[in-house]
Amino acid sequence: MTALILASGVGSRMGALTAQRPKCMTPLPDGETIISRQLRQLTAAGISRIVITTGALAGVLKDYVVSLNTGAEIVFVHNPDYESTNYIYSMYLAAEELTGDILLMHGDLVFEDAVLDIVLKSETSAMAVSTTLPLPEKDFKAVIIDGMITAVGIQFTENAAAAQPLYRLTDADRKTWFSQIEACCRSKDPEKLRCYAENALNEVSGSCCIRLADFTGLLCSEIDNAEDLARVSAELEVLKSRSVYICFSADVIHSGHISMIQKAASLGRLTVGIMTDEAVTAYKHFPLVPYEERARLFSNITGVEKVVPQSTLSYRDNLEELKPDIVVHGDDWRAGFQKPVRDEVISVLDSFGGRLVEFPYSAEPHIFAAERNMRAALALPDYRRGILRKLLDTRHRITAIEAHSGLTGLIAENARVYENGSVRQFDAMWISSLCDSTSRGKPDIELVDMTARMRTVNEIMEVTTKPIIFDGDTGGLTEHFVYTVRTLERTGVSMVIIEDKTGLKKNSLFGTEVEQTQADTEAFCQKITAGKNALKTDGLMICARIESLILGKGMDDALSRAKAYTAAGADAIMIHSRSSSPDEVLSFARLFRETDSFTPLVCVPTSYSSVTEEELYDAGINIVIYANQLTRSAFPAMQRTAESILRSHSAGECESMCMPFREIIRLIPEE
Ligand code: SPV
Ligand code: MG
Repeated sequence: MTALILASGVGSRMGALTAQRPKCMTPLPDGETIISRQLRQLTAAGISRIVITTGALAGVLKDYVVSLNTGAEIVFVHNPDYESTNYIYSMYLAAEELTGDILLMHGDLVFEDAVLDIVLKSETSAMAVSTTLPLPEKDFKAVIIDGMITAVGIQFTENAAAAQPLYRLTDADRKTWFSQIEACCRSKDPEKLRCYAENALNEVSGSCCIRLADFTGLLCSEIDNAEDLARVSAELEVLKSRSVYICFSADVIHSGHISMIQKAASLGRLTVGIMTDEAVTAYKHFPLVPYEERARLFSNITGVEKVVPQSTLSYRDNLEELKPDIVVHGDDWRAGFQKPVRDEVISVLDSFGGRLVEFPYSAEPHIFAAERNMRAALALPDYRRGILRKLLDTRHRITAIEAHSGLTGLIAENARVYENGSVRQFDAMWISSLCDSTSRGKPDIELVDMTARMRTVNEIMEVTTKPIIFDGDTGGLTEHFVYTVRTLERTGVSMVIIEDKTGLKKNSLFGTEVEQTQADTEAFCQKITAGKNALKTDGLMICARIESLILGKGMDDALSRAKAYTAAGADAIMIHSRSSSPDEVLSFARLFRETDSFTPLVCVPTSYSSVTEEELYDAGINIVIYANQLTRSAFPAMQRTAESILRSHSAGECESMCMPFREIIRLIPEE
């Protein structure tokens, strides 16, 4: 891309400052001048060809620019009539040096790197505009209608915003504007040579597509007089101590993060918030790389001054503590599940005068690929198997929902709701024997054999990444259970739950309405120990499920079994109940916790569904399994639909109950 810097003006309002040198050579802090700063920024942004129009003191400017050795190809275009013309004529003279997309700026413009970045990143033509600065009296205003700039000039006030002469122009828009400039200049009408080039633009703006590049919160200012110079110089000094905050979950670190860090660091002293494992897990998935490692990596990136943990998706706590001048983020969170987080950031920043700076989000293919690979890694058995244990170590409060097919697996994987500045999702999936059997039209009596059950597990595993808790029924004969455990371990299942029943197992929710036999404690302990001994890794957890409350054997029996099973090696205890009240499960949990604060406790609140997770967690439960709600809600919906078709001899009536077919065909995208 070629840059065009307009530096032919006399700069008479600068007084003595422009007596010996053109305005663009006015000194700024740190030994720079306006133009040396611009040239440094342009070359750093990868612009290697720069056209500079000259006028007053052209020789001084030329010698100076050459002495800077910028490394870019510099072309000077002299405007001999600089005293009687405006820069419209300089642009006319420079036209033949320009091809393709260009960057256009005035030679007296001082801006931060971030502003240049925002303008350059625009996919259409763009002009630097601040949507929040008050309208300047004498400087440019841009009229903005539906995000498009329709006119630029000093006279506009309606739908106008403060604008600065820094443009990115696509090839087409450059040609349109410059043709009009040529028409004005060829007319030889002296008035047309003395007007702003923007007057020509306004005549053809309907044929251009110029959007605003919003530099809100950033420095971008022309220097017209000594006061401007003093103000901008002071702002440049302030920039050096400006504090900037950016936050990443950054499970995989890629070039997109590095480029965001560079942009953020160019705005000031950068603190990077790294989301803790718990925070990442809550809204995404268990991170592949633990917090400490991610924090170490980020603290070694150039430009990062400090790394701090951010323990929630919400920025509030860190912002209130750090009070940064600027928060940086990609503009991709303006919509979607992060929008409320963004809204909160803006309101917290407002409370202490901080500003949000958003850079265009560029999801480049290699970044997508890195993230896809990462998701694939999450699904690999060796990794997935251990996630539940890690989750229990970090959070102690886990929810799981039933899945019995690829489709329900996807619901369990992707269902999310936004709540209090954070995102809620299920942590794990429960492969219920009831739902797996029901979906095959079979009773829940261990009739669906292990081969078929494993097919369900594999189907779900293929399309998900979350940890799987497998309902192992009774575990079968101990001699068989040791093989089941190995199969589950190899497949990447995180936990198998076996219930202490023997003989023909029936679903627990029948309770004592049907004949069911509880296993002998010792025999069940042997099964647990045999299973543990069969394991090759420590990833798969074996959970012992106690049916004492289901079978009317009482609390003492449940508690003594819990003790025996943990002594036999059980990694967790599930207490089941079919009472409509949660009381017996809550009491069990409290009594169990009197002597065991470590072993995870699991429960399935189906019959006592009004209980909240918080009540269960507070009593000492760690894993809450919603064991059958997807199946129970889907079945009546399907039944209603079938009956509606039968009744109306047509599918028209049930259409409103169905997802549009246009959506179902896109529900599962191809990779
Ligand atoms: C299942 O979901 O298959 C269970 C839980 O084992 S329950 O149906 O309540 O027995
Ligand atoms: Mg079951």
